[in-house]
Amino acid sequence: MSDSKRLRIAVQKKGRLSDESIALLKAIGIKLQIRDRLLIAHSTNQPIDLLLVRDDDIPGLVMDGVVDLGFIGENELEEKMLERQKSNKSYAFETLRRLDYGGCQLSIAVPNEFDYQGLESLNGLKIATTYPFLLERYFENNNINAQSVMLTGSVEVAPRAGVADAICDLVSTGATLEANGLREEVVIFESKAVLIQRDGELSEQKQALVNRMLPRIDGVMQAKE
Ligand code: PRT
Ligand code: ZN
Repeated sequence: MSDSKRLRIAVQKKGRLSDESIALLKAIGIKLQIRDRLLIAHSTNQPIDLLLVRDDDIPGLVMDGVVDLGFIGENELEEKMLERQKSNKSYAFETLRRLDYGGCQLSIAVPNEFDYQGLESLNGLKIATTYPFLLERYFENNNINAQSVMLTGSVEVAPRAGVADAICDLVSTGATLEANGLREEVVIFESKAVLIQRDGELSEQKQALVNRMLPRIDGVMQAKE
């Protein structure tokens, strides 16, 4: 474990949120040397350590208080929150900022040839997704009697493979749906990257550091507008 006096921030190691999260930290003056394959990166000019992990792990690391801050997509965060609620595990955190990257939507899509007439057309379907808790909440809130089928990857090929009738997956440009003969019908969740903080008080030094970081983050986002 690293020095607990240093602010610990979880960032996706490799993926859609990595580059922009790290660029944002650098843009607010935090010097970082990130070496491949290492789990931890120490800032050379601030008492800050980055924990470089899979995005799926970030909500839990914050909710368990293992790290102080985390950069994460709201889709992953909300899914983990629902999962923890159902299993009576703690899921407290605070959202510090909604950021201007990582934008996407979680949508239900059906094969092009499917005769979609509205939400009632979903009754009786098997819908493949990596986000079963978000999807099942949507079913409940909208009185849909469908079944979610959990797949951690290749969700978009599930209908063609005969594994499911439809899918519920993240969409940004829509190119993946199009390439797989699918049509987006219902947006169930809109997502962006967020910066979150663990529950409970930070030490005075750590809180002061966070208080200095936030207006700088706002400044960087405003400059991009
Ligand atoms: O390895 P690790 O677990 O860390 O990464 P990952 O593969 O789980 O996640 P990654 O890097 O793909 O995505 C991280 C986060 O980026 C997601 O949780 C979202 O918050 C955000 N994000 C934004 C997206 C997309 N846009 C996106 N388009 N995540 C995934 N996609 C995928 C989608 O699943 C589909 O396969 O891209 C495809 C659709 O894209 P379009 O442009 O064809 O519509
Ligand atoms: Zn992931």
